[in-house]
Parts: sequence; C-alpha cells; structure tokens
Amino acid sequence: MTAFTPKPEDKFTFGLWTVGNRGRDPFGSEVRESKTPAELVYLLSEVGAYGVNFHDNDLIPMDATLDEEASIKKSFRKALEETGLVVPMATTNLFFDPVFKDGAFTSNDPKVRAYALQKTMKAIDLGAEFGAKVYVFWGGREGVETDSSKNAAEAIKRMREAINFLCEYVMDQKYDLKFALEPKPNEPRADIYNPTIGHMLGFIATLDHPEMVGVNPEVAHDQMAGLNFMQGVAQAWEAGKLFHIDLNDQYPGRYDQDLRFGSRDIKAAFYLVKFLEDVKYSGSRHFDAHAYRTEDFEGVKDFARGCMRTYLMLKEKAAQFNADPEIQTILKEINAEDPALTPYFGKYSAEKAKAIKNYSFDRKTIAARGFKYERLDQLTIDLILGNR
Ligand code: GLT
Ligand code: MN
Ligand code: MN
Repeated sequence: MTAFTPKPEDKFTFGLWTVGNRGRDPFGSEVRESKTPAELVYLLSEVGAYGVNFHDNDLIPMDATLDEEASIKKSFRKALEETGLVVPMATTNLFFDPVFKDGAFTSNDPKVRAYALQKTMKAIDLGAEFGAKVYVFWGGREGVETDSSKNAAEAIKRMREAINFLCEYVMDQKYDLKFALEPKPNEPRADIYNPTIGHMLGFIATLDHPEMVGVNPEVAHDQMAGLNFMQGVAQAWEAGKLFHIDLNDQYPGRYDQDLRFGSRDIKAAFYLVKFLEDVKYSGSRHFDAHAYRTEDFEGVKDFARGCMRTYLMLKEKAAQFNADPEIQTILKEINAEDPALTPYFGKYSAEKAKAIKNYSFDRKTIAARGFKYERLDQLTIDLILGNR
C-alpha cells in the first residue's frame, strides 16, 4: 500500500479543471458544486499531488473585477504556500466563450484573432506570475465543421503567425517558459487542425523558434483517432519534443471521455508508463481527466488517487519487466546483432551500397525464423495480471 503513495518526485499534477470538473455534459447539467481554486488546491494536497495547473479563467473568471482578481490570487497563493503545491503549467481558455466559436488564432474574424493574442499574452503573464515553466496550447476550436468555410493551408499559416508572435512575446518578457502544443483530432470542432502528434511535430519544425516549442500529447486524443499513443509519445521524445503529457483513458471511436488513467486500456497504459520511466522522462505527469458524473467530492478524490496509484503500480510492473530473466533473455535473443552484417549498416558509401547489392541472402532460411513474440506478449500479460 505505502509503496504506491505519491511523492513530489513523481511529479503528479492535475488541472483545476480536472478535479474541479462539475460533471456537466451535452445532455445534463452540473452534479457537483463549484469549488474555489484554493479549495481545489487543498483537495489536491490531501490526495498527495505535487502540482496544480490552470487555464486563465479557471483561476480568474473572465469578467472578474480587479479587486476580485486580487483576492482570488491572494487565497490561491496562500493555499499553494500552505500545501507546498507548485504550478508547473498554465494555459489559456480559448474555447469556452462564444467569441471563440470559429476558433481563436485561426478564426476567420481578424478581431477574434487579435483578441486571442491579447487574452493569451495576459494569461502567459498570469502563468509566469505563479511560476509556470510550460505553457500549453490546446486549440479545441481551431477547426471547422465545413471545409468551405476556411482555407486549411491559410489556417495553418495563421496558427504559425500566432505561435511565432507569442514566442517573441515570451522572450521579450524574459520569461523562462516553453510552449507545448496539444493535438486532438476532433471535438468540440468536427475536425481540428494539426490533429495528431505527428502533424504537430511537422508544424513545429516550421516555426521561427522551434527550440521553444514541443508537444503536450494526451492519451485520449490519440485513442480517439485509433492510434498507438505510446508510439507517438516515443516519436516526440526522440525528437526532443516531449515537453508535457496529459494522462487519462478513453474507449476508441467515442466522444472525449477523459477517464481515470489506466482505467480502460491497462496494457497500453503499461507500455506508456514503461516508456516514460525507461527514458527517464522528467516532466510533469499531468492527469487531464475527471471523475465519473456519478461521483461526489469523495469520488473525485477516489478518482485522483486512482490515477496516481495506477501509474505507480504500472511503474513497478515496468521495473519487474526489466528485471524478469525470461523476458530479458527473449529480448536479448530477438534484438541480437549479426556481427557479419555490421559493416553493411550505417552511413552511406558507394562501396557499402555495392557490397549490399552483391550480398547473397538465403531468403527462405531467414524467413523461417520464429520471433517468439507470442511467448513474450503472454509473459507481459502474466506479469501485468500479477502472475509472475
Ligand atoms: C480541456 C481539453 C484538454 C486540454 C485542456 C487544456 S482543456 O479539458 O479537453 O485536453 O488539455 O486546455
Ligand atoms: Mn488535455
Ligand atoms: Mn481530453
């Protein structure tokens, strides 16, 4: 039991909007009362989280007066000081207000695009004020219902111009802040631009300051698109672009469910945790999920504790996998190099190309090899189910 107690070094974080989610959905109203940001910080501290993230308007309501803003900040800061929770990430709400119905940075209305820049610069100031080091951009409304409404290439250009502008703003203010762009294929728009990790990585490479910008992939968003999330995360990591991660769970082919981490596809969650731990990912493990609508605030705590507990249990399983002699023997065998072939790999040379072309391969013998993946996968299942 105690082995699965969250510690600050686990870097488990939650957004104010996650534990503060009130259970509203398109078919029903709120089922839980509203809690203040400070109350949510105490709740997160009680369950053992390390940090709390926010959208500008999770903390300061859009139409708050200056006095209200000051008093909210004061009680939020007091809660952070009393609990020791930190704010590693902040973001802008560019999706809720009706003004963003056609998107923010990609809206067809230049007034909306300019307003989105203004709102984001103010929200960046707010994030920096509370010490955020990562700034997330989730463009939920940056898309279309009908492709007749927008030129898709133009939309990407608008997005690039906005991110370039905001990078310069951050440098101008001398903030120590990196951007993490979060892809999602659809919902709330019928289609959203830059829908996957791969699209986003391609987009980032075209920016003026690509070194400042990485991705914030989310389990559910890749699973909605039917993709293998761990593989996308691995590609982002390999490119040096895994700046943040949103952990939750999701049944593929459905609306955005934001389920408790590891509650649906435990095997995918295992490979994900194993990857993050193996490469020593050092960023936040942010749970972007919420409790079932059936729950009261005790259930919200069960949800939050469950996310962290499952992560830690899977982390232990990953260590077991790495120490399991039979699994490791198979892995060694199937990954073995053939020294006779080593000279043929690596950087191109005309001689190498000629040598490979002239090499005589015994195709049938090579093809006859069995890879033992069935055995390996079953050992993994045995291990996850506690039978090793
Ligand atoms: C919203 C969305 C998430 C984003 C959040 C950050 S807001 O809950 O569903 O995926 O990460 O804007
Ligand atoms: Mn998210
Ligand atoms: Mn989501």
